[in-house]
Amino acid sequence: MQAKLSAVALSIAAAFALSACGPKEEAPPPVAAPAAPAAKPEVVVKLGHVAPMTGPQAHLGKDNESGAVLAVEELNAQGLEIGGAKVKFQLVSEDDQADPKQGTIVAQKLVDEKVNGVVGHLNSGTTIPASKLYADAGLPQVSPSATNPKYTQQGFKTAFRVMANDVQQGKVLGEFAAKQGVKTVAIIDDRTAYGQGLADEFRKAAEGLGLKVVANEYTTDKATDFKAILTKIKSTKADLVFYGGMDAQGGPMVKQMKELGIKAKFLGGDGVCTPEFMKLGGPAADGQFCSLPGVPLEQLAKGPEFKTKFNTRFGYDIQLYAPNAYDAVMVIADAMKRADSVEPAKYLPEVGKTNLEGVTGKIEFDEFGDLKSGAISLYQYKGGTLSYVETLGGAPAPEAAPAPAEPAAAPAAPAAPAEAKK
Ligand code: ABU
Repeated sequence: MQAKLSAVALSIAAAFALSACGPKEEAPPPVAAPAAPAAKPEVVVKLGHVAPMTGPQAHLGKDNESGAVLAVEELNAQGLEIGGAKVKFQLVSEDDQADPKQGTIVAQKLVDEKVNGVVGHLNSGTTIPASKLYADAGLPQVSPSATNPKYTQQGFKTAFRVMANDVQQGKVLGEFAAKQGVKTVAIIDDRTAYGQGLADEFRKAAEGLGLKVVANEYTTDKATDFKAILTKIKSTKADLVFYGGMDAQGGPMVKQMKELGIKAKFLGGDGVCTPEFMKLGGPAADGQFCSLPGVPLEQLAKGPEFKTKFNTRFGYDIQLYAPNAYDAVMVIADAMKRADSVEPAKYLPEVGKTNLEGVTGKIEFDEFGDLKSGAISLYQYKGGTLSYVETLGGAPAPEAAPAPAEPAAAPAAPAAPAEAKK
């Protein structure tokens, strides 16, 4: 009986002990680990860049390309997201050799490669025929340096430039010559769209101010010997030789003027306003004048910083239009951001609405794709540097003269009906 009682007590105690532990807890269901956020898709945005990378203007092509490279590197470092995707900009660089025919060949290549936009070309003679192909493909094109007015006057809503054009530049150069007391002028051009166009605008402005044009001579953008035409000019005793063309010809030209004992001053546009002109011209370059669209980088909010960044990144100095090429890339990227799309058809309308504080100053386009306010600055070559003289102009581009015929075998760009870009 005693054993039975003990057994009962034990089982009661055991049951009590068990009940003290409470009801049996279910193992908690496994907590799902927070899902890793889906990786953002990455899209590669191809930007075409076209300039002469070989030939007499290769140094200028490289300069433009470096400006564009700097912009692309900065944009990629920002880790931009457009249209819900991470974008990586990639520069697709092409060499048009400053040749109109080659310009259309590489333009077609970029269209076929389905680039998202084009920075280029450098030369008016290649930019104008190529612009028809980009327009047909609906591809936004921003030239950093083509200044012939025809580029933006064909009615292509895809064509933009980020510097003043040669209607503005030729007018200012004519006014500057008059201010210098020049009475007679000999004009030489290289028969390219740029050289001929600028010379025509200068002639119009100079004659309008009462200057007498005593000689009109022609060369090419491949020539290096100008003695024959300079000898003819010497006999006119002109006060000034105006040259419409690039530094590869302008430098040797001014040197040969000195060798022939020509006393006339030399004046040219942006194509000769380079360190290369001074290198090729030697001491003969000293004291001569040239113009550049825009105001000096030193006077601009972002100019000095850009100059330092450029030198640090590439180890050489800006030649001419690197800041404009940088800005051209930024104009395209800015329009893509505002449109939240990298598709040409979607962001093109935003290019026309650009309001950007660029390295080269304020960038806003008129209905043709020209800069709204294109100033022109004058410089004098002094002791191996370009010394700033003054800035003139800055008014909207007036009506342009008819564009000169392009001498090389470029496909004609039929004029499309004028169409506002906005
Ligand atoms: N603007 C001078 C060089 C480029 C061009 O217009 O041909």
